[in-house]
Amino acid sequence: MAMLSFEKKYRVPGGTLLGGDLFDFWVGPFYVGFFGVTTIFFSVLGTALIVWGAALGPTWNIWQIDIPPPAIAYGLAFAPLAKGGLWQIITICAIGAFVSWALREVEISRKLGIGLHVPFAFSVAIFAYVTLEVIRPLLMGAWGNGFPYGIMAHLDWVSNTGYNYLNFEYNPAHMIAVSLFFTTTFALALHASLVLSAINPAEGEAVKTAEHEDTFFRDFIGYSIGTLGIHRLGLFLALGAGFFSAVCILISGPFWTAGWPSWWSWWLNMPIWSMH
Ligand code: UQ2
Repeated sequence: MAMLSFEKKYRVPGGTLLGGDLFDFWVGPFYVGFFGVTTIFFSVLGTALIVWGAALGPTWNIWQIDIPPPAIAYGLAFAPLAKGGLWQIITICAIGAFVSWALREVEISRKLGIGLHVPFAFSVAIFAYVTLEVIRPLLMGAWGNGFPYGIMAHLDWVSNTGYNYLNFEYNPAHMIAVSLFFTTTFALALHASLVLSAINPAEGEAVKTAEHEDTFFRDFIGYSIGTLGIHRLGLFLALGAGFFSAVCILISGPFWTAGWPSWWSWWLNMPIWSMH
């Protein structure tokens, strides 16, 4: 079915989670829905507050603008707007916009009768953000443990937070996350190059199909994971990377306060090393 007639056929009413048919319409190519409205609301308000926060600061240099969370002394209380309060409201707007975006994905998926894999995948990214800005600061007792909104400022936060645990690369969950990130790029490179090698041949040559792709990997390593399998693997690796990223920062502070290198003392202290 040609794309234009497909869209006409499957842009159907219904499948909404909230608002019934009140916002069940399209603006140009975009589905709106209740959560389209809330996405716009939180995005516009949050962005305006970021510009306000920048205006309070000493610079309009895009790299140096910094909207920090409240000082640790404020604990889990609300802070004055110019002293971290803006950061707090911006964080609420960000979560409102992200969750609205995910729920709009759910509504569109329900309309089309497809799975909820896309909103589920996005939810893992939202979980990683919420871990950094809400769950970990809550567990540590102060919003000041969140990262600041600024390009260089948030990089400095990452660096400082890492050095607080001496060498973050020794964090076992960080090791798992990094391994999953690398394996994700490896799998995408394998998949993208394999697909292009088959379906984007030189001019005048025949397009090949999945049989050629399978046969390449069976000849090469005796195994092909298959055309559906590679996408399952890719989603598993990518979501695993995001999930273990959240875990690795969540355990740093709330559950482990020393340097990460010394976490490995359980290994160094194993009785097997003192046997002779
Ligand atoms: C594959 C297949 C694809 C692919 C790729 C493979 C026809 C088009 C890339 C090969 C992938 C394998 C063997 C898994 C590698 C494992 C890790 C952990 C990277 O067989 O089916 O479909 O794109």
